[in-house]
Formats: sequence, C-alpha cells, structure tokens
Amino acid sequence: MKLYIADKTCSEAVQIIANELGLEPELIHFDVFGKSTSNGDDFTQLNPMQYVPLLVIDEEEHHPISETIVIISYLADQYPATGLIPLRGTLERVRYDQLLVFIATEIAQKHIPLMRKLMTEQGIAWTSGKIAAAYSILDDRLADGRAFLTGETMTVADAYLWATFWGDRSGVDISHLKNVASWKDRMDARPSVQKALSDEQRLVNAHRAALTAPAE
Ligand SMILES: N[C@@H](CCC(=O)N[C@@H](CS)C(=O)NCC(=O)O)C(=O)O
Repeated sequence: MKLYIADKTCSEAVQIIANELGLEPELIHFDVFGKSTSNGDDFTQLNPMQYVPLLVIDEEEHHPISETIVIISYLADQYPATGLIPLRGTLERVRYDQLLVFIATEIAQKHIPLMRKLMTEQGIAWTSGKIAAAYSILDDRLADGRAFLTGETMTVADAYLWATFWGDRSGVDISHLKNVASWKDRMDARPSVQKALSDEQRLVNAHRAALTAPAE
C-alpha cells in the first residue's frame, strides 16, 4: 500500500489513522509546489487534481483512492473492532459522516484560498468568520468535557480535524476556543500523531535534499 503525502497537509490524517491501526503504508512525498515526488512517480497520472492524500492499495492495478474522508473512513472500516468509526448503515454513521463532511467543507477547504493568499479583504473576512464559526460549533461539542469529538475515544474525525489545523498559515484565530485548545493538546500527545509528524519530516527532508543535491 502506498500513501502519497505532502508537508503539513490533510494527508497527516491518513498517516495518523494508519498509525492507530498499526499499518505501514509506503510513504511518498509529493512536493505540492515543485510537483515532483520522492520516488519519481508522475503524480499527475495518479491524481489529475494533484491533491494529496492519495492511497494506492493495489500496485498492479493502480486504483488510487483520493478524498481524505473517503480514505480515512475506508481504512477504519476495515477494522470495525477498533471503534475508529461507527458502523456503516447506522444512523450513528450518518451523523458521523455529517461531521466529516462538515470538517472537509467548512474547515479544511475553506482554509486553502486563505493560506494561498488568493482572497480580497472582504473574502478574507467572510471566510475567516465561517471557519471560526465552524470551530466554535466543535468547541461547543467538546464543552461537556468529552475527550474527543464524538466521545471518550479518538476517532477518524479527530485525526482529520487535527490535520487541518492551519490557523498559523490562514490567519484564522481561534485561541479563544479553550475546549478546542485542550482537545488539540490531547491529540498532540498521541504517539500516532507524533509518529506521523516525524515520518513526514524525515521524508520531506530527504526529498528536499535529493532535489538540491548536485547531479553526479
Ligand atoms: N478534495 C480533496 C482535497 C485535498 C487537498 O486540498 N489537498 C491539498 C493538501 S491539504 C493539496 O494536495 N493541495 C495541493 C495543491 O493545491 O496543489 C480532499 O478532501 O482530500
């Protein structure tokens, strides 16, 4: 299994879930700006949108799976006993999918044009307000003292939200949301999260070093 990742992006959610499950996909770095991959694969052939994360399960047939929430849900669905996601077909799962789509559309994707500095002043204000409101809804959810977004155990939604925490790059300030801040501290401490960060850093550094190494 191959997982294409990029530096400090939503692909960290997949790394975290793979780590929670004890899976060890081969990690490949995609340089979002330079467009090269750490193993020389032509990423455009694999994903014409050039987005990570991308999961290739079957090397022979190359059927890549894109879309963060689809990938993390798929991985967690393979191991129902872990409780990383509610069972498909249940109302609990419908509500859960609602939460994943909320994170994808109201938080993750709304950050991107802000981070890329592509917006007018009015657009920045409107989008930042929407993102802050979405985080505030999640802060309310955590206000009952639960440790994670849906209860006492970490699930795929927590991994996804953690991986789209881009306020330092988008300028969206949510420092007033104390429940989200405590939740973030809990997530930061998880071994699966720390491993995701160190694996990513190692791979990114190696890819950058290879790109700048003088040709022999
Ligand atoms: N619809 C995709 C979008 C993924 C996405 O936005 N990926 C970003 C990183 S978080 C990316 O690869 N951007 C590369 C680019 O903009 O060129 C998903 O939800 O997984």
